[in-house]
Amino acid sequence: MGGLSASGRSVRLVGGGLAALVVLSLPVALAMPKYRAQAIQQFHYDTGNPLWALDRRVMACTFCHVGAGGGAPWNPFGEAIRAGFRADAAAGRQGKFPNVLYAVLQAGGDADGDGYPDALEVFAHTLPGDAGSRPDTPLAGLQTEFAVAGGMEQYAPPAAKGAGAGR
Ligand SMILES: [Ca+2]
Repeated sequence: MGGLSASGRSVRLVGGGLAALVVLSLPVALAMPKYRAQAIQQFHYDTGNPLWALDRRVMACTFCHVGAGGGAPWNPFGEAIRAGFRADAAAGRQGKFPNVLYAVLQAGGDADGDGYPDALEVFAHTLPGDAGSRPDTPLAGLQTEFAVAGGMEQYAPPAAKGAGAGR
């Protein structure tokens, strides 16, 4: 009998532990890393997807990081952003992520060297820091689609958009 009640208690403890885990992990699941949430909105990856903030596949960690779980090290596109932050700081600016991100795209680089500039990979929803991930569309056609969609301006930082126009 003693054994039964002991195992019953341990089952309850495990159950309580699981419930606590679920409660504790909820805010983690809901809170997407800040930079990723900003990039998703700046790139309009949230368009037509009201649940984007709950779905990590909307923008994989490997967009900027080497590992699927994020953290160091960064891939070439992530390193370009890090270099952008350093250049921003060296110029005495505030290092706001959306501005740095936009500056990296405007620079026209091809971080992973696959022949498609970073901005076009953002547009095509491929990974700008992974040469194994490339747009299907030939470069010239993609450049035309990009221009028709609004070109680089469509990725301007939210606060800068329309600044000076009608304010
Ligand atoms: Ca590329």
